[in-house]
Amino acid sequence: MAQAQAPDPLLAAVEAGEARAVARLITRLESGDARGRQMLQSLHRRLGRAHVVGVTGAPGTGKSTIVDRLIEAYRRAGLRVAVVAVDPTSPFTGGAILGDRIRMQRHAADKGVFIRSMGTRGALGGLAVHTADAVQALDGAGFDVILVETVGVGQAEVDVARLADTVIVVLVPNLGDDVQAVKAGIMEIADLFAINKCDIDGGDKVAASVEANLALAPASPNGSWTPPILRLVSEQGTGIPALVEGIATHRAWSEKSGELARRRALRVRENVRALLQADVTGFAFARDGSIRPAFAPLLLAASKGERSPQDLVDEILRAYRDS
Ligand SMILES: Nc1nc2c(ncn2[C@@H]2O[C@H](COP(=O)(O)OP(=O)(O)OP(=O)(O)O)[C@@H](O)[C@H]2O)c(=O)[nH]1
Ligand SMILES: [Mg+2]
Repeated sequence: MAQAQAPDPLLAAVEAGEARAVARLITRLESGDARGRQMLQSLHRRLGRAHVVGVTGAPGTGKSTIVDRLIEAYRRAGLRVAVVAVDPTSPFTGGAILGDRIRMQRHAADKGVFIRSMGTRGALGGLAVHTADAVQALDGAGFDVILVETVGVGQAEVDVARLADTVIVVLVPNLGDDVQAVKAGIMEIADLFAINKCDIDGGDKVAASVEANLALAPASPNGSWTPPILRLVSEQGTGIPALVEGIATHRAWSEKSGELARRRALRVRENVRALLQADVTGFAFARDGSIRPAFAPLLLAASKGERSPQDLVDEILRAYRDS
């Protein structure tokens, strides 16, 4: 059992939803500071209240513009909104703002809005782990809606989308539907399709091809949800009320059908897996990837072929159990 410790003043500030405190907690989590992990543990009874909404799509499809409009709509409804904008191609930022990729900075002065961008190239641990941590911190801080923007082009981004209770896939005319969605495997994760930039010709064509793809797709395990296809001109705010309504309808359905509980259970499972991995790996390896000095002689023996890698793992696990 851990010794009783003095309460961390930062924890109270996070619970009160103070933006600077939440930002510090996320930084601690990103940097692998053990106090961040402890704090999430203290927050865990508060988790699960926020509605986590993923907004994913190819680069430049207008995700940030949509997020900006959603912030506006939710704020008008009196909700507190947090945004995590994930850019897997940017270097690890430790919380710095990724310049003009973030369109929603006009809300930065609003205390009911929290915006964090995460560039994760070069960060230790998976993209999804860092994002999941940030989402938990924001949930613990009492935000009602957490919007997660990701550039949906690969598996890592699909994993991030799985963190969401509701996933919006953003498509635009004239980008090639196969490039946008089908190849990237994001058709399957969409709860709603937002066809943005419908001020440009070609929206109907995209909608038709999404519909054709949906008709081909095998029935979802839950069966009863058909992703709506919504048309937007996010720059002008057109279609945003319908999107907000679609998100709420999906939320209500997923609560009733058990889909929300199913996704959250999956998330907890993946979280446990990631923590376990980080815990055991962190016992054996330093953050720079080098093995801990205690195991260096064994590694040397294994690299000479005198011991097997499995021997080494067994030794490490023995030491871990005794630690
Ligand atoms: N024509 C048109 N352009 C739009 C619309 N919405 C956004 N844009 C423009 O599309 C460009 C990209 O918008 P962003 O919101 O930054 O797109 P994003 O998907 O967040 O981009 P990344 O984060 O870089 O992948 C900007 O120049 C926007 O002004 C729209 O409804 N119609
Ligand atoms: Mg963006």
